[in-house]
Amino acid sequence: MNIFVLTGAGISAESGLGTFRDRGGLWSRFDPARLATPEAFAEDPDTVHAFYNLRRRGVCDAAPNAAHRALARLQAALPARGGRLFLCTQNIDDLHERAGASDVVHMHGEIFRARCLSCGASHPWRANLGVATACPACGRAGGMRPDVVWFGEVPLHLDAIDAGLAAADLFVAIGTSGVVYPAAGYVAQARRRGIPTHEINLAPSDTAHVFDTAAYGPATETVPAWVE
Ligand code: BJW
Repeated sequence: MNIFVLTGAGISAESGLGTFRDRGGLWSRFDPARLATPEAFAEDPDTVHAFYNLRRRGVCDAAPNAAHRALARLQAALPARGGRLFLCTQNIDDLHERAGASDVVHMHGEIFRARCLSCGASHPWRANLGVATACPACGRAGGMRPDVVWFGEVPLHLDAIDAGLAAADLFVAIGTSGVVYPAAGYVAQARRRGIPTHEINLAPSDTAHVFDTAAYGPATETVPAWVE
């Protein structure tokens, strides 16, 4: 069986990483228009860098949880049964990888990469970024940004994601509010293909009505229970 899993911030919540839209979430404390748009970065790069430097340190201090580990086990086990787990995450953290997942598609980019606005090169990046940071490839200073996808930008790996959805026999969304497109539209796309769809979340998402089945509760309990 080919399974397409879409994960969101909820899967990393019990690792201590804040979600965006829950009570106390990042977007209830900070205005996304001032932090997660190319316009915000052009206007006030210091503030945007400070926000992502803080988040990068938070991810460094976090550890994968039982939900990340269960998905890694599933990804390792499916090929022996002739299947595949297409693991697509909206998260910019690396907790799926640190849990042992070998193939993760980061559609909203990665906090541990930085991209040069001058030459376009993307580099693995663990240090703080700032307005004076120089690109290791072209040497230009001042144009390095977190290699993440902000509002109004086109998400990454869309062709691979389309192919993954087209090959899937089951669609599962875990810990995502179903608010941000295009990811929020994938369940409808899966339904149009006639494959079963399953939501795993703490509470019904905005797209809950579109799913065939659901399991509600903390990801560290519901995801291992679904995988086993
Ligand atoms: C738990 C749990 C536990 C909690 N266990 N569960 C009007 C209508 C339609 C679309 C648009 C519109 N206006 C603008 C748009 C487009 C826009 C969009 O969708 N906006 C909406 C807000 C309306 N989208 C874009 O701009 C995207 N680009 C785009 O559309 O390009 C055009 C294009 C597309 C395709 C082809 C060609 C062209 C880009 C979106 C970029 C999003 N970027 C961010 C920031 C990334 C960097 C960073 O991390 O800072 O991505 S915003 C933020 O939201 C982040 C997330 O990946 C994303 C989704 O959030 P997520 O993961 O769902 O988190 P939450 O907090 O919302 O939900 C958490 C869930 O977990 C909840 O359901 C909880 O219940 C659950 N939970 N604890 C289990 N323990």
